[in-house]
Amino acid sequence: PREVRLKDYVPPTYLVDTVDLHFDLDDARTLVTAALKLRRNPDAATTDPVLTLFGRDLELLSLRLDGRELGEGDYRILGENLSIAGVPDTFSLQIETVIHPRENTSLEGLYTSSGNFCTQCEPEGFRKITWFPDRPDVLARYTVTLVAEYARYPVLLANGNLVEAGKLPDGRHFARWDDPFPKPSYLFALVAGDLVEIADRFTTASGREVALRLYVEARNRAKCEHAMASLKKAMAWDEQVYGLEYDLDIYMIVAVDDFNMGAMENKGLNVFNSKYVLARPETATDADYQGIEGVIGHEYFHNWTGNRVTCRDWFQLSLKEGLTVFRDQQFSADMGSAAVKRIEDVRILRNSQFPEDAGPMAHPVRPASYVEINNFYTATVYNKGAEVIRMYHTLLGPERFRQGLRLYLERHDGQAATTDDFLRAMAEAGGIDLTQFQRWYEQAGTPELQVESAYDAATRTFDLTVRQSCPATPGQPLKEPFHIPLAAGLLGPDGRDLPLRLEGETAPAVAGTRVLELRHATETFRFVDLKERPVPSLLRGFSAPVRLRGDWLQADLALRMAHDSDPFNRWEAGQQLACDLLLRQVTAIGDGREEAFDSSFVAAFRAALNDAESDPALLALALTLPTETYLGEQLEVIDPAAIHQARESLRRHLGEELRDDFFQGYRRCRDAGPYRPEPAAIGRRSLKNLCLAYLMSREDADSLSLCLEQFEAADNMTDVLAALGCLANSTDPRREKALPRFREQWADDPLVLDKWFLLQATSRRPEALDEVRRLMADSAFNIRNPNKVRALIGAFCQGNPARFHAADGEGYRFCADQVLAIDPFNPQVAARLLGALSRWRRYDGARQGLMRKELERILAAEGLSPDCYEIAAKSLA
Ligand code: BAL
Ligand code: ZN
Repeated sequence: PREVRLKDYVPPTYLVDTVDLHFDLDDARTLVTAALKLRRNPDAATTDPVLTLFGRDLELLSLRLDGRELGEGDYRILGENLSIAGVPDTFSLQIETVIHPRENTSLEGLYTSSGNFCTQCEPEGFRKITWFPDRPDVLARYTVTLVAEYARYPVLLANGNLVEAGKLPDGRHFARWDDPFPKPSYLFALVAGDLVEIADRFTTASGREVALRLYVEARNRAKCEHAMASLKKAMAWDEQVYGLEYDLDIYMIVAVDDFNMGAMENKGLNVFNSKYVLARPETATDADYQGIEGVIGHEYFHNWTGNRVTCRDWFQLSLKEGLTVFRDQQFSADMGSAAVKRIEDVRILRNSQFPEDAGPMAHPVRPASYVEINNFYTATVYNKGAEVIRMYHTLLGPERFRQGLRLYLERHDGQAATTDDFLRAMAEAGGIDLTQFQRWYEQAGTPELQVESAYDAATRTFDLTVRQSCPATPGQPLKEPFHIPLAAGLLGPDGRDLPLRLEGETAPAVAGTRVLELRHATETFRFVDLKERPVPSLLRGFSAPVRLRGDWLQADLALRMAHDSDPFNRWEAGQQLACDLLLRQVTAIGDGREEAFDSSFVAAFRAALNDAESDPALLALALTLPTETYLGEQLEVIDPAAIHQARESLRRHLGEELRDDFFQGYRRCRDAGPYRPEPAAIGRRSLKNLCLAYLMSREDADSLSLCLEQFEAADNMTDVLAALGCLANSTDPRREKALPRFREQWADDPLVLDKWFLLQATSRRPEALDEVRRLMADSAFNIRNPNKVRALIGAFCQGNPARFHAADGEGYRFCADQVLAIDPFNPQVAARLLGALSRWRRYDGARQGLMRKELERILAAEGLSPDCYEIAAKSLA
């Protein structure tokens, strides 16, 4: 497979002004007729009159240029490229192709899900529909006519506004859609099927009426309320915060069960994984409710950041994804608790992006090359990309950031832009020099800040010296310093923020947080007028995606855990204490012993838990121990077994020592009324279920009966699943009754069954892999459905480190077997799964050998997809 490089970018030689598509829909054989109007690009890099189109798995019936049918000698097909030489400056092209949606198992292009037609064209799926200059910098106006059998496909949808519909002979009907906004082919969508419509409306700030439509299978009709409410909130939020209104007359969301991603922002016609649409209290958890709100928001916000202004090429993917993730994070923060949201987002970053950045697939936020672009829908492009946007926001402040965003959108509306364009708009609006900031897009790896501090009582000054460095990543041995916003505060002995003044400043000191800007490898900041040694609170709100190291005193961490005015850093201090304790235990276990846990840690946990004033949601986060993945990241050589043992042992210890406190906490957070997926109630449930999980770490009779009672009596999936999760980890015989009962109760709800698969795949029980193998034979499991693969196979390989990394290598073999089984029909899903093996160098020699063997087996497989080839080859390089 060939590598595509950013530096080879050349503008398209021909542009497409309009596309008129006609689909004669048949699930076995769909006839696609595309009529294109093209013209030479005035900015083309070459004067050669050669048009290049891309296509994959297409049966070409005919090709006409300005009405003349082209013969085989008039064009050349080489792999995915079709080129026609000697084309005029402006011309029309008519292309007839046949495609086979029912056989399309990769879920890219036009395919069927539950018998309905849908599409997924980002990034390069449109070429599986027709020959086309399928690249994001070719923007065209589309009209689409769909023809299908009425009885099977009563609903016919495409992007834009409906202009005509009607009956045809032979039980067929048609609909014609027109999208007035020029768009790249990756935003094209169509849906045809037997779906019910949920209708609502939204009046924009300027008074325009927008029709809102959700389309779902009839069985899901009653599960749409939350998605619709979330959409309306998102529309109002983008108006309020950024002054951005929706631009078409209709906004449609379709839920499908078979989808590679979470959702897709096709212009005016989003296609969603049903997981991010459907919810009822009995079937969806609090996390599902929040996930739906966030993803609905995300796809809606793309309408401006992605669709109105799109990406010039796929190296710029973070231009739309990093920005839109940042916007959805802000939205969710505003809808609930900003502190909780921030902590959750940082946890995601540290548990998935930091490892990626430290492994063989590390790449900059704007990658410089790729083999398969589908492999670059990564935590780096999305989540680190969002952190990069957040840093602009921190450096500019909310108001100038808003102005910068508006400038970027005004300047590039209707265009395909680059991250450079975005940076330029932000620098102009902010009136700041962001030249060095550019490195965040170019350099991979997680920067490290090493902090030293010194207090001088004689001069009453406090020096903070910060050294930054960034580890080598593939192809980038050396790094230049980053421009890093470091939000900082200083705490007095009572834990309150001290007034801050840097040496040389004349403005009066103000207590609180201020943003220090790092630009050099080493910098010292001298704070003055300090009567005694302050406790520094750095990287408040996690102001940059970096690792922070310092010689913090345990007492300082305890003070910050109790008092830091920054809720993120309060949480962070507790996590550091837990992390230090656990890492000491991991070392001890490695030496063949176990240490007694420090009683002051237990005391700090008890004090936090019993603080009735605390926000329960924040408390639940504070009392959650760092994940095994995060702990592994802190070690030179990851020892999954010792990490698991240490963490479990601390959990049990806390469960034992704080038994009464957890019972009390549980009772305190119990809600009497009906289930409501609102922030306060969600917070109470999360604390209650955390208490339950600690209690169940002991599995005494009282805890078990509490757990079983909750499982039996709860009126909502959050509580039922929390209890069932504890049981799934348990050895109590009642587990064997509860799991099948749940399975039977929800036999007709695939999303609920995904949860059931996931609980067992991530179970702490030693026999988890055997269970996963057994569950693959369950009639509800379907290896062709990405949600099922993720819930069972993916969850085991990526969410159960202790069992996946079993010393006998069975987990690795299982993973490789599944990758090889899935790759022939869905390379994207296979490549994701393969990621579980890519960081083999981080483990001990024996595990390294076992993982490498599986990677080599995959790489040697005949007919391996470029997707899996790229991951396996780069992992082994
Ligand atoms: N554009 C792919 C799905 C998403 O990030 O919204
Ligand atoms: Zn997105």
